[in-house]
Amino acid sequence: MITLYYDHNSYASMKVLVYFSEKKIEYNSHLFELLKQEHILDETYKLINPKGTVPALKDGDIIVCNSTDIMEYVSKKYLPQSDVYFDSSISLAVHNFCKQDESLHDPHIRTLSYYNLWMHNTKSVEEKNRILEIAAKHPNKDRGAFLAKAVRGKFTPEEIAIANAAITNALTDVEQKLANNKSDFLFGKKYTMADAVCIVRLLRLRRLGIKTELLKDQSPFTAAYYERMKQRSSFNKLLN
Ligand SMILES: N[C@@H](CCC(=O)N[C@@H](CS)C(=O)NCC(=O)O)C(=O)O
Repeated sequence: MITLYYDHNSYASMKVLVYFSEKKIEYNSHLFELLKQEHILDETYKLINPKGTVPALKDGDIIVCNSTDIMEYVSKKYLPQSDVYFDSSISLAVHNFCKQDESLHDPHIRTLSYYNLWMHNTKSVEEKNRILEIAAKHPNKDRGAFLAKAVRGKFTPEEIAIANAAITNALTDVEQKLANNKSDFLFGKKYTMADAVCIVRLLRLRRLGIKTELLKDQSPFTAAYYERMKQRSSFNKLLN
C-alpha cells in the first residue's frame, strides 16, 4: 500500500488528504508535527524528500514529493479511466489551477499562516532559540531561513500587503470560475483535484481571519460553494 508522509495542519498535505478521501484512496499514514519540526529532526526523512517538506508519497520504489504531483500520480495509477481526472476537456485547466494555488501558498498563504497562526503566540527565548537551532539544520536552506525569519517575527508590512493582494485576486478568480461554470464544482460537472485545492484554500483563509468581502456576501457563488463542500464527508479530513 502507498504511504503518505504528512501533517494534518499542513496546507499542502490537506489538499491530498481531502482528495484521497473523495477518491477513496487507501494509504498508510506517516505523520509529522511540523510545529515540532519533526520533519527536520527525522534524519531518515531526507531519504524520502531531500527538500524536507510534506506531503510526500512512497509507492514501492517510487517517491513523489508535491501535492499536485501526488494527486496526479495517484489519479493516473489508481483511478478508473472513467474518472473525471481523464476528462481531457478540463484536465489542463484543473492542473493549472492546482499549480497556481501552489504559488499562492508559497509564499503568500505560508507567510500569513506563520504570521497569524503558527508563530504569533509569544514564545519563550529558550523555545525561540530551540527553533532557530533546528532551522539552521533544515535540508532546504531557504526553508530554514524562512522558519528563522518567522520565529523572529520579521515579516515586513509590504510582504503582508502583497500576500493579502494575491489572496484577493485568487478569490476573485474563484468567484468568476464558479459563476461561469454553473455547476456545483469549479470545473466541469464533477469533483476534481481543483475542488480539493479550493476547499483547503477557503478553509485556511477563514482560519486566518482574512477580512475581505470576497469571503462573504460579495461573492455569493463562493459562499454557496463553501457550504456545499462542507457537507461532503471528505471535509471531516480537514478538521482535527
Ligand atoms: N508546493 C509544495 C509545498 C510543500 C510545502 O510547502 N509544505 C509545507 C507544509 S504546507 C512544509 O513541509 N513546510 C515545512 C518546512 O518548510 O519546513 C506542495 O504543494 O506540496
